[in-house]
Amino acid sequence: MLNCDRLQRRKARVNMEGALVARDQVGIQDFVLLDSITSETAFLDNLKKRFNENLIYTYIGTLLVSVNPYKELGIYTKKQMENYMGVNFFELPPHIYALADNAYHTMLTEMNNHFILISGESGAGKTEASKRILQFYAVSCPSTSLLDRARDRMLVSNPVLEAFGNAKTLKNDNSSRFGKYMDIQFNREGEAVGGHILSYLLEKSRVVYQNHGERNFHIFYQLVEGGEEETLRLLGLERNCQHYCYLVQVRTAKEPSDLKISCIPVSKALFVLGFSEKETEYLFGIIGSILHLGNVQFEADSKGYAHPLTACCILLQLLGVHVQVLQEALTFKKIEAKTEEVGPFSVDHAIYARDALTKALYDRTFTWLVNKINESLENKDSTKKTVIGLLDIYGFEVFYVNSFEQFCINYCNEKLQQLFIQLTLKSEQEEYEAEDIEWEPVQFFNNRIICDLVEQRHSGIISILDEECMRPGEATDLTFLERLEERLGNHPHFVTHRLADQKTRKTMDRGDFRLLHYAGEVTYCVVGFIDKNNDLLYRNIKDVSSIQFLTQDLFPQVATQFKSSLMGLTKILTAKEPWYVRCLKSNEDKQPGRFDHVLVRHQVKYLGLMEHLRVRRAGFAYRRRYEVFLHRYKPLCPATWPHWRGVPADGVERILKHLGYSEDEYKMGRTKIFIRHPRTLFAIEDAYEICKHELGTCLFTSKKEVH
Ligand code: AD9
Ligand code: MG
Repeated sequence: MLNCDRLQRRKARVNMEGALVARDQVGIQDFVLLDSITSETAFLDNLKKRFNENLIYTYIGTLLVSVNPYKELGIYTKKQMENYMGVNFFELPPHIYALADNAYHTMLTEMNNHFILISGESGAGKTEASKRILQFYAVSCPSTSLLDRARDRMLVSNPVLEAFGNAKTLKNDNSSRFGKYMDIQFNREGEAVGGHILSYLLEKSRVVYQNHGERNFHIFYQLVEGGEEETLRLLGLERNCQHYCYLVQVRTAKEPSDLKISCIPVSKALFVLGFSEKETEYLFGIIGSILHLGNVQFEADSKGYAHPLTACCILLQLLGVHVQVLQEALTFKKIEAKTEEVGPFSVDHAIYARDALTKALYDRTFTWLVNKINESLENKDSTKKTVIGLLDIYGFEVFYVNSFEQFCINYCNEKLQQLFIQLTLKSEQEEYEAEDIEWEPVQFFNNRIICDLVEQRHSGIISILDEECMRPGEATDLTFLERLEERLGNHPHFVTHRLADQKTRKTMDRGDFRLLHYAGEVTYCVVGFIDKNNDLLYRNIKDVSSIQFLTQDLFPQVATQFKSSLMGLTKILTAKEPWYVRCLKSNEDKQPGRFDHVLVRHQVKYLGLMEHLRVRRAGFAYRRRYEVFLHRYKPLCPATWPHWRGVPADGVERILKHLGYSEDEYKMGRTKIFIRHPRTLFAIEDAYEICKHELGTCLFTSKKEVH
């Protein structure tokens, strides 16, 4: 049924295809197919030529390169979606929809799990790409009225998570401040029946502090500036961001014109997701209490101990706590750590305790929100499902001052690059070797060395940080830096001020260390590393709220926890078939249509696109075990249909010969058939579908048999 539709659509498209392809005659649509492109300059020229004609997508085989145009191009219409439904990669000009559609059909044909890894630096277009893919599935997958609700929920989960997890930074007006991995679950009929979201390390420090020119999470402005009168009244909030200490930086960060500041869409989305009125109220109540909490100020008594100046009744009400309890929590020391200290706070300590409470409140509210969304997206039906995972995680970041948050974000990007290398460059070459396929090795930079520098047990930066965190009272950010220097001073990718001149010929401050990441150098200011990694929550702060999720157990140290969750993610991904979208930032100023040659060249270099192209060009686009290939395509050749009695490899060769393919189009490995160009495979697949259509589906084996 599905394939029949696909065939119909393809036939219907034949007339207009010519026109579509003709419109995209600029440069080269797929770098692999043209022999003349070998240099980086030619690669960039092609990207630029296409970009200037608003053609932002180009392929390297099945990898999609996307250059952020910073303007609406009208290429995501419903009509466009229809054009790309059931299309093979090279039938139409490159598009994110083509990739989404091919991942979907491959999943259905082979009944296995896939993921789409969207990468690129901050502001390159990852979140936009992931939204386009989700929208495409919402329109293109078959659905029933019952499933419409599951689809709608998946779609509206996006604006909710963006409101709570995205913020304006210097790099991006809508920057993701958390990592997101979303599984979209499909049943055998190809209907999207459910989903599941994993979130990674929210940048919670943003709630209490934002760098110059940046803003807090969108939800705060949506509530204060765009919330309904009644909501504000109930929360005791004024319609003025300047009134709230946690939002005052807004003065330096102009409101991005394209960001919606009403919180009505979020309320509506929460309703679609099945949040009760009470739960929605509760959620906004937390946002309100955070704003009030930020306004709690302290004064010192004659002994230097802190006393709160303001006691806002509504805050106590919102948190459901007695004034005494809150006061004590904010002014009395009771730390959960190895050694416990008790005593009254100084004003600085009280501010620290207040901000720690705020961060914990926001972070745990976010986790609660994700869990609630997951409940709403869950499909309880136990029939077998396959999934397409969408990974949209914060991109590589370099600011003027980089802190613990950038360290974690950039480490995460190292891990994703490592995964890409393992799944493409490395494993590809290893496979040719294992299969005795003749092959000219391609050199590439393996960033394993940087991942190890950060994460290696006992000797990596995270371990050294943890060790320092185990010495409360003695360790400081500077002693941590000293340990790093002692133990990692000789590492080729690690630099401190003492070694700066020799290694990178650039001086640096005493309190900094620099990592030579795969994507470039980043200098980190060590201030706050110990604190942020410890993430201490004063014990009596837990008493502050009747809210259950505040009483959760303490987590292990932040960086270590993040490291384990990234390892978990790598495991999830390696069990699936990969598809890649590499997003490139066209310029630093978010200017529509401007192509900054130097900036794009830098990204092409560090993303390893040239190496990927070389591997792809010299290699084979498709490979399958002989048994699998034979099983699927045996109806195409009289000698193999309905049964082939010989060795599978011989059967496969018979099919290919019968279809008229010459030996330079494929290679026979030890256990697998390797096909050079995707076009060849698509032609075989087309022949299969036509044959299937003509003979009737009953003659064919079911999809589940092909693995
Ligand atoms: V970060 O790592 O979360 O800071 P992203 O996610 O890579 O970053 P995002 O998708 O948010 O970047 O894109 C940044 C902005 O670029 C968007 O808000 C759009 O204004 C713009 N953009 C990105 N992709 C496209 C596109 N395909 N068409 C038009 C785009 N505009
Ligand atoms: Mg993003």
